[in-house]
Amino acid sequence: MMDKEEIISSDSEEDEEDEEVGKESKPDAKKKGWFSSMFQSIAGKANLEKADLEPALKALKDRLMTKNVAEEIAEKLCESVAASLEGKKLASFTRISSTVQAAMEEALVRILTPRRSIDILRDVQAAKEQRKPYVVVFVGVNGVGKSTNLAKVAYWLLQHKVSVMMAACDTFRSGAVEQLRTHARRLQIPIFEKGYEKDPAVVAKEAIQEAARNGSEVVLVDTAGRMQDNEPLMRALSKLIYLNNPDLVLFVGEALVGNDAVDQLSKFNQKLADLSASPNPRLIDGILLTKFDTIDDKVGAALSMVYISGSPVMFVGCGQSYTDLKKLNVKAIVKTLLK
Ligand SMILES: Nc1nc2c(ncn2[C@@H]2O[C@H](COP(=O)(O)OP(=O)(O)OP(=O)(O)O)[C@@H](O)[C@H]2O)c(=O)[nH]1
Ligand SMILES: [Mg+2]
Repeated sequence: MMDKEEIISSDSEEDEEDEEVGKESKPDAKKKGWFSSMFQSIAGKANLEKADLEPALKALKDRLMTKNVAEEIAEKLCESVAASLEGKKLASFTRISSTVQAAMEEALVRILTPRRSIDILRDVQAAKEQRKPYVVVFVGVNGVGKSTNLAKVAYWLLQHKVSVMMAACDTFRSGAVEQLRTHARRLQIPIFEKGYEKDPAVVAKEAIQEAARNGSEVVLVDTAGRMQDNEPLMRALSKLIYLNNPDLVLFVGEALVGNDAVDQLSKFNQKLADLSASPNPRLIDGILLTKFDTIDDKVGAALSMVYISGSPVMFVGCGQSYTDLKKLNVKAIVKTLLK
């Protein structure tokens, strides 16, 4: 099992030194040929033009794609970096590739740093003061790790002295209720279940009412896996969210996903918007990225998912035991993406 710290451990600072040419560095005679060749592409030009930036951007796009960033996202990012640099003056003694890399790094940090921070423990406390259970709904395609990571979140909440109840609202896949029951038993927390073939929206409603009665501070709602194109199942999810107005809609996605990350997340959001009975539909609030232990340095799904949804990665699942849940380290991800 690989730890996130292992994934990000690198000697990339040495690479950066290779690329940077500091203002103080004095090119001696020996370095001259190498030194002047670096500036060939912009010789005589006052400002950076798109053509000057293209080779460096192409190399960067390829690098992002080898890290499993969806092609569409890598492309868009390069376009925005190009737009931010076009017409600017290149700082003296600086390579175009370093300038492009620095602009990309800035863009990546900006994208991955949440604009609105969601502090679950604070929000749980606020809900408690209003005498309401805090409700999280776990959604996503089949087999990505919704139920397993729901149990990890339950464990994390228990560690923070928050009382939790599970709601077995995957009333679709056989074995789903028993799977959740096993986690509930191991973690010694209550579970609300009504078997199969019930309307999951109604089961969730009853679970929340039960939590209000028995004083559970948080309800974690498991839902059936569904493909983003499956209209009846997306409609049922939209109903569950409309009827229960959860505090947090958590999209669970695999870190293994490449180009499909864009399709999954954009269609989940699109369908939740289109199929909702509400004029003001709820969309995905946050992302839980799973199977991070299996991807080595291919951390691109984190970027693709945040870029396409604008939602923060709230947790990262990195193994199969309850303790394998972490927070995303933005700096480390950016470093790995650019390595
Ligand atoms: N290596 C690894 N495996 C994981 C992780 N999270 C979940 N899994 C495994 O992924 C498989 C599917 O997990 P589930 O939690 O059943 O997935 P699900 O999304 O609830 O599946 P459905 O309910 O069928 O849609 C199981 O074998 C889990 O042990 C993780 O972070 N790392
Ligand atoms: Mg499940």
